[in-house]
Amino acid sequence: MTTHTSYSAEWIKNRMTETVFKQFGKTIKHATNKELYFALAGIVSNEIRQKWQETNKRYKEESNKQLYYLSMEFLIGRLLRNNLLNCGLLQVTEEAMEELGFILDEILEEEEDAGLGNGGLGRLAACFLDSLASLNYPGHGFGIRYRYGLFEQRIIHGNQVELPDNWLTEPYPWETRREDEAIIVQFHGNVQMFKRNDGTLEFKYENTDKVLAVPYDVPIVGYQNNTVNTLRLWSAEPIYYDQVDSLDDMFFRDLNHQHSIEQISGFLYPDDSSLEGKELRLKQQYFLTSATIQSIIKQFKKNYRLPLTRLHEKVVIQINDTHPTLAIPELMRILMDEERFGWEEAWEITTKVFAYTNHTIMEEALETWPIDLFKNLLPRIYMIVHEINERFCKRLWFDYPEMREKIPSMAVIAYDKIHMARLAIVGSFSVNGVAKLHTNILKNKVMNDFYKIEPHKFNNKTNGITHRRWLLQINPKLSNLISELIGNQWIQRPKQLIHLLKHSKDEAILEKFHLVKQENKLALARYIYDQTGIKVDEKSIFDVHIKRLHEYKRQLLNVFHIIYLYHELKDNPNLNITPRTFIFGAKAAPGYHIAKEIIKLINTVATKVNNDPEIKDKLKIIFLENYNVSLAEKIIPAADISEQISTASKEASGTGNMKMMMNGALTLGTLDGANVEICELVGKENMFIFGLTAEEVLRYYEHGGYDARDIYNTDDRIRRVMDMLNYGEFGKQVIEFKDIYYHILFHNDPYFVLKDFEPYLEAHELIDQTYRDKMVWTHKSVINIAHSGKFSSDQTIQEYVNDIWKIKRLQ
Ligand code: T68
Repeated sequence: MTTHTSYSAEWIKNRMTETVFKQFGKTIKHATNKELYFALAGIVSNEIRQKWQETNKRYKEESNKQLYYLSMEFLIGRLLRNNLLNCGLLQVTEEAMEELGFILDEILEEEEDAGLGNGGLGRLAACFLDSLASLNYPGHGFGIRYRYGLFEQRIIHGNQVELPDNWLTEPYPWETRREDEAIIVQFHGNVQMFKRNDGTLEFKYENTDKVLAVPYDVPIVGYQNNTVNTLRLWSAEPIYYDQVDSLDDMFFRDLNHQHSIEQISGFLYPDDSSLEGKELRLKQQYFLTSATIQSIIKQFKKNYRLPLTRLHEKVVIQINDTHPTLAIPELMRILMDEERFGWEEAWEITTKVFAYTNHTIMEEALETWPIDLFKNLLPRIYMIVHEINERFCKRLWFDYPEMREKIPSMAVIAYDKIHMARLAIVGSFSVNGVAKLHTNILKNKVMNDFYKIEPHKFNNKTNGITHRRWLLQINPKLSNLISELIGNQWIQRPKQLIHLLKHSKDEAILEKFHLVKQENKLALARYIYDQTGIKVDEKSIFDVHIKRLHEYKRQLLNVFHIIYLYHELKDNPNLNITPRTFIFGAKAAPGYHIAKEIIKLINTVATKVNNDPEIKDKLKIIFLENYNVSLAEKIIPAADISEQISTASKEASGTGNMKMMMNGALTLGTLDGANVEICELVGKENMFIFGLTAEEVLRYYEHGGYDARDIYNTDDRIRRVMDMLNYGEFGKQVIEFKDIYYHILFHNDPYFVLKDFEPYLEAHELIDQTYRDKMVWTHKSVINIAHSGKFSSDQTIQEYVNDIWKIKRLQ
């Protein structure tokens, strides 16, 4: 087998020259970057293919237990740099391309981002796959191959405009279509019940709408270890008539019908942290789960030759939030209707296989489905969910008499709705939150009733990020400096970053860290100039707020502070402040009015401030459009301040906080999500913590919130900022921001923006002072980097393995 040691720049050059000629009929010196990208991706794919096949063979031989990670989203971003690195090809390719007169970085820019996710939840799934493969674990992803990923964002006159993300116009070089593995998924129809001779019941489905789920497999390449796992993405297609069993099914060839079938994998729903109760979304969920569970059972039968009663010995399935929860009743369906198990036995098998991760406590994101819609689309699955509910409620009634009053708020079906989180808890052997604080809120508040009856199910798994992408790939300068100081063992064992601590007081070394940050900031400044025409000062503090736009993430609090600073500078142009560059990246869900208003406000303030000659270069506000994985990769290495300012209790974990910490930014944050754990590690003195605690926020909610108007009336600084939204100085846009103004004052500021404003200002003042001493600042920065190994997803995956999955590494 080819191993990475045999690659040389010469080899790459020859293969590239050959491939470009074969594919495009050109000599290499005339090739475009796009052509070079396709040629290179093709070469790398070929190298991967062999390792992929061998990994699968070895899993079969070693008869390993497999983990399947089910998720409606996998936000994998670009793969070429990742795959070059993991195959041990990155350095030689860089050399080869340079010798051929090309710049690898430019070629890599040609790749489309696979944007098959909204934000944190989808990116987490991608980081987990990377860690699984890199640690030699048999763990694979199952998701949907959306024809259109998350929309592309343009900012036009300050407003967000959404364009379709048509990412598949050109062939996607990493996927392999596997028609031989296609699976039929059935919707609608009616269910007939018969009694078999042995007295058991048989269910037959009639007049169902059949859809073909065709898998496209994407290799997930481990870091220089020859392990290649699989991400299987399903695409919905009509069934050709030689594959259907009756002439009735021929109507599938009807064009409209074809279109409606393709819709199932047509686009990704752009809502994060809220729910769209649309039939198409439910269809997507069943499409994913039915195809996946059928495929898993098929592989189990083929590879292990064991009875299905032993399924849990070879299979564990993690469901990423409630979106793939239908996998639970789907497995029940297959076990009972196809494999002829009775209810008890099927339930016993099922509940040993599934584990559920919760990512939010927010009411509006907890999924429920109206019974009528559900029953009509999935009649047999409805019957099964109904039975799960009946049995669960009976169990509550008889085994936990003290819980009888709670049955309506615990039942899987209640008040004409199916509650997916309740179904997931009842059907899984493990339920986990994604940071300590979040898990505690689940146990003690949101899911307390379930925790009381089955405490053993609940556990915490603090999120993580892959340090291979989020440090090694995106920040080569910092990575090299780290390796120079502590050797390169940290790449395999990220916790070794802690050894940086012994250098954290050495001024000559701190100077080097400072220089790396400055170079990264300069690179970002150039990018910003290319994109926006705005010049930013690389010596200013790069204050970064990048994440989905949501009220609870409080981009508004950030803008309020900027407006306040602007006023201060207008009042006193000689005010001695450390120059700041505020950098934003954020997409709002297209139907989320206030979120879009906040985007408009950021851009309006930016235009005003950036063009005000009096402000000189003390303040700059940059909104970078179309925030996605590739843009994050450019911004993060250059961040000085990482804004993590959610209303405490609302951000389940956050992962951007970890990425920026790993790249030496200091966190400006509330004690929310994983910020709490960052703080435990680095100490309050190495970050900027402010604002209400989760406990305080939750107590306010219990008492109906607080009085926002009281703050408005008593704090002049706040009133000045707020009034500006109502009838202030932003010219023509004045009217539009009334919505935000009224929203805060008349909906009583549910996210505590006014309440946290003053402590937020104070934290910013401290930042301003601290940044003045380069050594002090860089010392804090190095302490953050040193502790960030704890947040490698390798660590998180190891905890899932030990406590939940019990899978073994390939030997
Ligand atoms: C995020 N959730 C959490 N949801 O907000 C974040 N939701 O705190 C956490 O770090 C991250 O998950 C990983 O655990 C999401 O990203 C969604 O994207 C989403 C999508 C559809 C429906 C609901």
